[in-house]
Amino acid sequence: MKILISELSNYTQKKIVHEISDIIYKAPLFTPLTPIWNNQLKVSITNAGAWGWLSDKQGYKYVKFHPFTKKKWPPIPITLLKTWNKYSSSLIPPNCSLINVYKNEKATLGLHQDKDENNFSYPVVLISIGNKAIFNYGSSRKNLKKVCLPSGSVVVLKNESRLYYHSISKVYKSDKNIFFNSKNVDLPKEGRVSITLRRFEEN
Ligand SMILES: O=C(O)CCC(=O)C(=O)O
Repeated sequence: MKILISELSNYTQKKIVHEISDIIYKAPLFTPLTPIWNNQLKVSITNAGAWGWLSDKQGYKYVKFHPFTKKKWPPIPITLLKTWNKYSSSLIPPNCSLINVYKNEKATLGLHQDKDENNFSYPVVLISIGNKAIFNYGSSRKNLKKVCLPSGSVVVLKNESRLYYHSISKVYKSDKNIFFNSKNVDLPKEGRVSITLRRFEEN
């Protein structure tokens, strides 16, 4: 099972935290709902880019506007674009940057595939910042590996791993996270943030 895992420098992580704080200021975090059942997900989210991913009672979707402010999502910032360029081997840029905020160790993300994008020839780049987390991944629900992702991890899902199932089953408790401070009100010192860079194509 092939996934590519690399690590960002502290300097780059701090730049990304600065950029996502700005995105959250312009496009506030919200809690998505599960399709049909209308239950709250355990993460809060927002987006940058021409398209934003969200989930609500009607299903999973890409939308051009924030569901509450009704404004366009802010552009994808430069450090995230550079990270995509460095690790994805794709010359075409992402057009969606989903930000997932895991407030504390109780926040998890269920097993899923990223398959709302319509074109799977583009990779998915996942960036982790904050507390360590357990990432489970594999080609089928019954054949999962797990890896601990420290702050700065970059996971690339492409080619045979592009449609791998994946989940976050645990976020570790620690208040030693050096990346989120009191200026980043929405970035929890006891939590974790992940940024998912993807390319969506309209049908
Ligand atoms: O938080 C993570 O690292 C995983 C995020 C994820 O799977 C997703 O956004 O689809």
